[in-house]
Amino acid sequence: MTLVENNGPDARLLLAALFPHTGNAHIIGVTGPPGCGKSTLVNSFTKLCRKGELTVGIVAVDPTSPFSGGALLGDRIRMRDLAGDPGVFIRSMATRGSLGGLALATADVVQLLDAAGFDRVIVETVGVGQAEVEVASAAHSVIVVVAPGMGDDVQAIKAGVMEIADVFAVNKADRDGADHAVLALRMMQDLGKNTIGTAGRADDGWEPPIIKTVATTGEGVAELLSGLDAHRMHLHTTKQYESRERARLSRELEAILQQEVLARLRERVPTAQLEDLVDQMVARELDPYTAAQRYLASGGLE
Ligand SMILES: Nc1nc2c(ncn2[C@@H]2O[C@H](COP(=O)(O)OP(=O)(O)OP(=O)(O)O)[C@@H](O)[C@H]2O)c(=O)[nH]1
Ligand SMILES: [Mg+2]
Repeated sequence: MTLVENNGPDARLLLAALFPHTGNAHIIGVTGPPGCGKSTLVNSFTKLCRKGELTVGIVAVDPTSPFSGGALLGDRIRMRDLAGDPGVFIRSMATRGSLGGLALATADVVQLLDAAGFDRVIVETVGVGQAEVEVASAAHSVIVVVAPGMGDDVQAIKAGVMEIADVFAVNKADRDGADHAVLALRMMQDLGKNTIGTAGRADDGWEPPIIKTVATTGEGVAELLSGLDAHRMHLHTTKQYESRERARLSRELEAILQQEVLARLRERVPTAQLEDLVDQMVARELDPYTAAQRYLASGGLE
C-alpha cells in the first residue's frame, strides 16, 4: 500500500499484477457533513459485518484538511474496537496534491483491498463538497449520512450529494429532530421525483431507503446493512452493477490519461515556454484557449 501511495513504477507493476483479482468487493462510499457520525457508523457497521463473517477494508479519505492528523487519529480511536481483527484493514489517506490525485490514489488503495479479498470495501470521505462527490461516486453503493440539528439538517446536504445517495442514514437518532430530518429527506426525494431531468442515479428504479441509526449503540445498523445488501442485489438484477463498474473504470482511465498526458507535455515543453504563454495571457495578447492550443502544439499534440 505504501508503494502504491508513493505512486512509483513498482506500484504500477503491482497494480497490473493484482488487477485480474479485483472486481469482487462491494465498494461502499460513506459521505456526509463533518461530525455526523460517519466513522462511528462505519465502526458499528463493520462490527456487524464481522458477525456475519464478512471481511471489511476501510479507507478514510480527508480531501479538505491539510491538518488531518488529528481527524485521522480520532478515526483510529473511534474504530479501535476493530483493531487486532485480521478480517478488518483500515487505511487513512490525507490530502495528496490535487483532488484528481487523491481520487486516483484512493481508487488504487480500493483495488488493493479488493484484490486482497475483502468482501466489503468502505470509503469514508469527510464533508459534502465536490471532492467528496467525486470520491464517493467511485463506489457501487453510497451511504449519505445526516444528523439532526446540524445546520439546517438536510439543507447541509447540497444537490449533487443527494443525487449520489443509494441509502440515507439519519444518524444520532437518539437526539431530537431525527424524525424531522427523515421527513425533510422524504420531501426532497418526492420533489426530485417530480422534477424532469434529474438524471443519474435518481433514474435507476431504486428508491433510496431512509434509515434511522444510532451509531454509538448500533441501533438501526442491521437495517443499514440490509439496505445496502438490497441495493447490491438491485444493481445485479438490473445489470446496473456492470454499468457502474464500467463507468467507474472509464472515469479512472480518463483520470489517468489526464495525469499522464499533462505530465508528458510538461516533459516535452520547456517551462519557460509555458511562462511565456501566461505572460501573453496576462497582457491580454492571447486568450486561454489559444494559449492551450499553442502549448499542445509545442508538445506535438495538434
Ligand atoms: N448521540 C450520538 N452521538 C453520536 C452518534 N454517532 C456518533 N456520535 C458522536 O458524534 C461525534 C462525531 O462522530 P464521528 O464518527 O467522528 O463523526 P464523523 O462524521 O466521522 O466526523 P468527521 O470524520 O470528522 O467528519 C463523536 O463524538 C461520536 O461519538 C449517535 O448516533 N448518537
Ligand atoms: Mg470520520
